[in-house]
Amino acid sequence: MSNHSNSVSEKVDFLIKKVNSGNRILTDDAVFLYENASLGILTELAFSVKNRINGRYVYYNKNFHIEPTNVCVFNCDFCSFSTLEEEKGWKNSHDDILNIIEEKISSGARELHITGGANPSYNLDFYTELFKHIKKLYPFLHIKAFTAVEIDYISKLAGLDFKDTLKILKESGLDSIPGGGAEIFDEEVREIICSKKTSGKRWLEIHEAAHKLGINSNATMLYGHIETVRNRIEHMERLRNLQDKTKGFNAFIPLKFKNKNNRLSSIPEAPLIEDLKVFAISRIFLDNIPHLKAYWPMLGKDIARLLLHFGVDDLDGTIQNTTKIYSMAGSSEDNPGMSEEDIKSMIISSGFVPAERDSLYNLVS
Ligand code: V47
Ligand code: SF4
Repeated sequence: MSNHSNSVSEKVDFLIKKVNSGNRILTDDAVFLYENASLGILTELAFSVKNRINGRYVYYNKNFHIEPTNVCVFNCDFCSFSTLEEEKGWKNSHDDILNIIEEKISSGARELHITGGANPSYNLDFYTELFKHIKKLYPFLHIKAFTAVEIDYISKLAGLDFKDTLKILKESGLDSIPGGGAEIFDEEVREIICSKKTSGKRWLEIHEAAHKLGINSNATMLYGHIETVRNRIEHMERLRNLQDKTKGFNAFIPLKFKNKNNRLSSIPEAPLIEDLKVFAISRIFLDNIPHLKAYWPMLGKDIARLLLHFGVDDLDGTIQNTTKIYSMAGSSEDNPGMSEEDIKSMIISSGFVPAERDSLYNLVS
């Protein structure tokens, strides 16, 4: 063995010990592991971190989505869902939204996830009125709504600071915030793939403000387009630093870039081995974010199931065929929906213990 490969394997051994003894690894360490450790080593490390944090549990919830509109001013290059043209998109009214809720709620859903395009008709008044109606009719329903990008946009429309917008939304029924809009924080990459949208810095400030108001949130990372391995780890580093301060993130969700029907279609989708490595390194590096979610409507059920062995402890939920973002981008899940029985048997047949959770990861008995 050459001196070089000797020193590489010594460093990998050193980092294995560091992770196994519960110590935090640095950004450079994570890049090094990603680039030099075998998949077997990454799996073992991610699995042991998952076991330490979540034992053998794999969580799921009963939820559904509403995407009120896909007409959006931002026009991100990777987005297959939105349109700039009013007449080409859909626009749900309050009544449309309340009808969808009425139809889906009978299945026992506990969480409503709302996200959509940034659109001037969908302003703060529209949503505060809507949330008040929803909470009056369904007080038990947890409203998880708006990416930080939407919060930024709604605030600007209202001429308010995002902190005030968050307070008003909370008072009218907002319970938590999903993790979208984070994409990749690196300024150069962001400038190329979504130049118009909220900066990474502001995304983090909005989540920090939400956490300080007692609104928990998730964080995503869009991977598999033009970003480098270092961009991915530095993205996680910024999240880890914020989490040290606020402890407000519930889950980290790597989102695999899907290349159908968007302006980045010439970029091939990441191969399976990249998915496995991204999830494993996320679990190893983000030692302070309790949950790692495989969002099956985007990854497909088979990859989501495989990822349970790479640090994942959360499969999101039943969804009930209510999101279009990923089918429009080419996901194999055309009409995403899984019964509770299907999710549980996916978890059990993988050797884990299914645990129904609420939106804040309390167990539902
Ligand atoms: O920010 C858009 C992503 C996100 C594509 O918090 C794409 O529990 C892949 O954040 N290929 C919105 N991804 C959805 C989101 C989310 C989803 C599920 C659960 C949670 C949660 C959050 O969708 C956007 C963007 O990163 N996205 N286009 C695409 N072509
Ligand atoms: Fe709009 Fe979100 Fe699509 Fe960007 S990713 S164009 S902000 S809907």
